[in-house]
Amino acid sequence: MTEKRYRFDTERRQFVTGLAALPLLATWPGHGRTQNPAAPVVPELRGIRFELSVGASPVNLTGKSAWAKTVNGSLPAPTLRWREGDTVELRVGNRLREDTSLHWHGILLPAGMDGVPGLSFHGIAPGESYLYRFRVRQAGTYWYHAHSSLQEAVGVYGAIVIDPREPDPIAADRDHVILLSDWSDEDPHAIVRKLRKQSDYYNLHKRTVGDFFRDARRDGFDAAVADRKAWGRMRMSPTDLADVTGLTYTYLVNGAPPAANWTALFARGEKVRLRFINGSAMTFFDVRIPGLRMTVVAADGQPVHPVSVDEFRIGVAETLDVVVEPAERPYTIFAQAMDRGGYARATLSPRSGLQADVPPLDPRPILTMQDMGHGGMAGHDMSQMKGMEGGCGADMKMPAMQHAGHDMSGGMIAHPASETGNPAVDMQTMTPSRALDDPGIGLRGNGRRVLSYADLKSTFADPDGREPGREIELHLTGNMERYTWGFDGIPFSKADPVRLNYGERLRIVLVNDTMMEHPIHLHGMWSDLENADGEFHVRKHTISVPPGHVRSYRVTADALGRWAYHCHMLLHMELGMFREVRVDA
Ligand SMILES: [Cu+2]
Repeated sequence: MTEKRYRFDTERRQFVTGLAALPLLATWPGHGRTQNPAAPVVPELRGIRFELSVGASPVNLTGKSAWAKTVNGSLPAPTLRWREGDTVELRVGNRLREDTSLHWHGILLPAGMDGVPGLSFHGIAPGESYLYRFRVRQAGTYWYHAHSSLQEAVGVYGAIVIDPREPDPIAADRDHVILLSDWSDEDPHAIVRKLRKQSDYYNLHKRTVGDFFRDARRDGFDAAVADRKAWGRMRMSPTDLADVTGLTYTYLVNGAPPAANWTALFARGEKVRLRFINGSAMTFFDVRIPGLRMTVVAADGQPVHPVSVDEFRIGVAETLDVVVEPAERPYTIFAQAMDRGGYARATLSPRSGLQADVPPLDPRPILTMQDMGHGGMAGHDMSQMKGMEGGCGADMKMPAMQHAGHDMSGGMIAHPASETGNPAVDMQTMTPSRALDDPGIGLRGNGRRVLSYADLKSTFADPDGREPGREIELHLTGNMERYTWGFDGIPFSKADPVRLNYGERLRIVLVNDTMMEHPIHLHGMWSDLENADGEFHVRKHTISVPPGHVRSYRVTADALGRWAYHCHMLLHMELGMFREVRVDA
């Protein structure tokens, strides 16, 4: 690496100033100590008493002015710094003209403090406030967000950093929050309306006739035709990796768009801890820092055995702490959206004003039938789809029994009766994978060491120790065309609560019967992910289930009350992939 790769970024500064794109400039109390004059500083509040006010503020994140919903006038919301063992009090006032709420994601607390309107409290009406008060029983990196309407999509999210009581086992000289998010100038309700009319409205990558001839040259004409037929039968597009994309989204780091180049500073020789939080409404990110290995030390706030990687995928609502040891030069923190339609970007630098090269976006990945659990045998590629006709073909609404004659070495999965003949279910996974070691669609074989769930191993044994006493299997379902989502083909509005017995240890098995990845979050309790052999693997609060996968995890029902359980893709939750979990005495 030579010095000439780095330059003072005067063009960028002019660009940003020219746009007047300093988001919420007037309201940034920390602006005077901004490390990079182009990017805002997110306020940090620490202590045990917090006054938070949810309101509306003008922003300019794209070159056009728009309205955001903000906390204390800040997007993202202020970083809250707590200490393990303290009892915190947070008074949250509502200055909006609609109800609001704040939910403390991944935090163990009494149900009445969880902040989900309709379940744990009544919400906060305009002009009113609510006092949250609970003891902090954990340490690490978390976040908080609105649980009302679609406010989370328009700015109501922020970081939580909890310092441990005991000296931190994770040694670092410096600490930065890297809060990733997605922003649209469009009203999220308008986005929902568009998706309900045309579910691929934001699909940047519909395949063209030219793509067909390229594939035909590469794979042969028959294979290319079979491929198109297979996808056509399912009325789906293999490029639908994200339902809302860079066509409308600008991707942010700590509230700053790529042009503003939010910068994290370090001094020579320091070990730097980066606390990645995916506070997006709808975007999975693939993150890397070219030229720098990252040692992953915690996932969803909980310590894991250190693992050194070049890249990781972070699902919506997940957090991941990494430690890096940069040389004395700038690095780009590059977070591309999973569908490659755009990226968030920041710089890790010894001085402000420097930047490193920003890599090009990776080629867009194409889903295969195998990705969706229609295969499972090695080498079962798209060209063999013809052999599957009458099985996984037709309109994908076949009950599992019709596959009984197939030799599926991956193991057939049964489907709940509620999926059969259900227009809310447009496909079923037949031979899903239990493996945790797949880095994921678009990340396989890219020459980089990519983190997978198999690499995330808790530093502690199963904290409960009991074998699960019973098992609940739920299928993640949807109909892409109708843009409707659910569990077992049933939307929240028509579903009974999932009932847990206080104190029991149980296993939840999630089968993904859709072509999208779903990050599933259970409130109030931990989700202890198991490996393919059913052994405790890693403690998390959000378990992401890729298409064509089964994931199982253990839950100790040690928190009484009514809890939310949902996909953290905001629009999937809003359109039905949500359940109440009730823990009864
Ligand atoms: Cu989802």
